[in-house]
Amino acid sequence: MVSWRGTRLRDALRLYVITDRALARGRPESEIARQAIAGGATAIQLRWKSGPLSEALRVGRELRELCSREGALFVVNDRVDLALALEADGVHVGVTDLPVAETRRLVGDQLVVGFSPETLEQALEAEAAGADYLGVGPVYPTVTKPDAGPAVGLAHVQQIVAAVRIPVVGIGGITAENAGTVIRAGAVGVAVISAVVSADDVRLAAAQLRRVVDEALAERP
Ligand code: 3NM
Repeated sequence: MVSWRGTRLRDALRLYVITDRALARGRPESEIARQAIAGGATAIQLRWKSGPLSEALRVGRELRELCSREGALFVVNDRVDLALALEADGVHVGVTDLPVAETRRLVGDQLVVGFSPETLEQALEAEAAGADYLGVGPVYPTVTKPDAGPAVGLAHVQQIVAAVRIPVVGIGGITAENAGTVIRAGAVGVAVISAVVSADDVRLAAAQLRRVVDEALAERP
């Protein structure tokens, strides 16, 4: 398996699209992901919050195959076991999941490990424990994840970016209208659910976001 860890990872985090069956308006995950990648998504995350794991495996295998074919990073949310079973490129954990150190021990060197810190201290701890990237949010208010808490804002993104060496992606309420500000705050990319997964035209929505991200990254000195 090709390792995504290192310099390739930053580029792979530019437009990170997270699946959510409830927001996909009846369209299968594989179709959403296919359209998103066609529009410019660089990473796809399987987010499976309820329903049988047998179904998660079935969907995950489709996403695994698609991402391999298209050269996109494939990440599994929360579950290290599912990430390993699917031979994902990465696993993303949060503060209520297996901690980063244990996750790293289980997945070894090859898989990317992402973490969602709620505080600066957690961000520093996760970096020290072997996280490859951080997802920081919610940058803007979002109804997609009710337990995500109030928006942390751009200053929080800036503070974490300044404190760690690993790449940071912003998440939460991000659209083509505000994605540029997240990149200007220091994020290497944006992670989105509703802006792409719920869009009438998934491919177009991804393309618009990707253009904004690329333009903002190109402005960097
Ligand atoms: N995590 P949307 S916010 C899955 O702050 C998730 O860690 C968040 O969905 C965090 O792009 C969030 O529709 C929801 O706002 C993102």
